[in-house]
Amino acid sequence: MARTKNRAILVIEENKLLIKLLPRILLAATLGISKLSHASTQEVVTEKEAAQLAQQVKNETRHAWQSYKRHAWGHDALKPLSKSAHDWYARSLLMTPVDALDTLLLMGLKNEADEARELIASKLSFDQDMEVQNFEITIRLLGGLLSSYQMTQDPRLLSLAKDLGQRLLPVFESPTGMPYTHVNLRTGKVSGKVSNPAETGTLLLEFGMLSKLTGNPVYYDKAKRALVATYEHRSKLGLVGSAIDVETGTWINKDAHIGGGIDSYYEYLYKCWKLFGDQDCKNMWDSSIPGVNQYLGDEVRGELWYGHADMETGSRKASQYGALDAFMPALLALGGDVDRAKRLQESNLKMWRLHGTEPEALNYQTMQATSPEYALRPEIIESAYYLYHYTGDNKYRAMGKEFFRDFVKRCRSEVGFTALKDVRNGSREDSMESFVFAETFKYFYLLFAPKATINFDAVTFNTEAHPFKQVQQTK
Ligand code: DMJ
Repeated sequence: MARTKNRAILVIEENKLLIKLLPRILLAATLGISKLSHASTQEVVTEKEAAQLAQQVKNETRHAWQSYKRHAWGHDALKPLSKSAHDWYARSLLMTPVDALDTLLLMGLKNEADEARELIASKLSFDQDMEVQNFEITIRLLGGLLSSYQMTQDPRLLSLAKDLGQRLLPVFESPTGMPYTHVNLRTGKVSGKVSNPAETGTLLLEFGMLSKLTGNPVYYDKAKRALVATYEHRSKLGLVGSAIDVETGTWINKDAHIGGGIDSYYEYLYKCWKLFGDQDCKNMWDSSIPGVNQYLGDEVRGELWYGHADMETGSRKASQYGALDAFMPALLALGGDVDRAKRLQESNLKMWRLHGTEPEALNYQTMQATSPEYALRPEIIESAYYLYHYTGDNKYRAMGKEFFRDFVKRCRSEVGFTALKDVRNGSREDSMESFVFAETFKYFYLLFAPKATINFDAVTFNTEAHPFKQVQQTK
């Protein structure tokens, strides 16, 4: 009896699936295509399965967190193969707990979130005689403290953020207003005059939020000046290069692309408009993105990729794309160009499928991995999440499911998750960056969790996936 009933349910489900896929089947038949071109479109993730996947993501996050707790508690990061800890500097700044806290909160992992919060509140001190990298500290720590403060209203988190923001401020004291790369947290001594657009232009969301939450405009003003100064050094094509001297404003490297070192500069042009309604940011975005699409966008075999070009002439310098560039569909979709975003995400998928995990860098002409490692990066999942949000198309959940299955199969270890040294043979690296908690698990979870888990349109994710809510009034 139960068997007959199950069979009947199965037939109904099959029919439903057929009805859903009918338009695509007809289209494929019309075009004379015997096989649908993207396997992702063949699979449907039901709501029930999505809920199961969300639960699995939560379980894996807990596995990673327990591993951090057991082997690296109080340190910046876990080294999963040697089962030991890694600190970025002489003293830990609790990178992993700060990066992880809002993800643990979103997932409803209450005990884990409570222990992370208490560790941060009781142990984190920025009064350290250490030279730190302004960009990483801003996106991971300032970002993590502010979003967690907004979620918990725990004043200790805001006071840590304020202390940190104050200690980072000296970086902006360059002749151009673009920040030096490093600062000593205790003495305020700065160093590192050769920077890049990601480091000079990815600060306004965090410093701006700090201003909104404290009522002190100084943070917003300094970070905005840095972003505007970066923009003002763009070429007539709207492109920026890979290295700039923050004292003179001279470009040291004119290689333009959307990958690491530049990526989040473009991201923040749009997002500071979205979060703060700053019209200057919108204008800067509007006059930059056409050049990016025209000179960096590249059509190969009918596929859309983004490569490298000379920032002044726009001439092609390299056909290189990679795991970091994979954030671009998310940004394009956010900026309103969903069609372009969809096309680029198909290329992302192709890059992932080449070896069952994406490489750090790929030559998209030859389809050879040129940097074969995988650092457990989130960008490709972030793009699937944004596209699922904007299109409602189930194929992005199916894509996410594929990414998640491969991610677990290839990177899960007895202790935490391990980066891959080489995606072609699956050899492993003794590293699990804090952004695995801040971003990778978060975007997987949000892709499968009920929409109500977060109000997507009411938040702006910083580049480390820390969600910021608009603040109506300054305190
Ligand atoms: C993160 O630290 C941030 O997303 C940054 O913008 C660049 N990429 C890493 C994760 O890949």
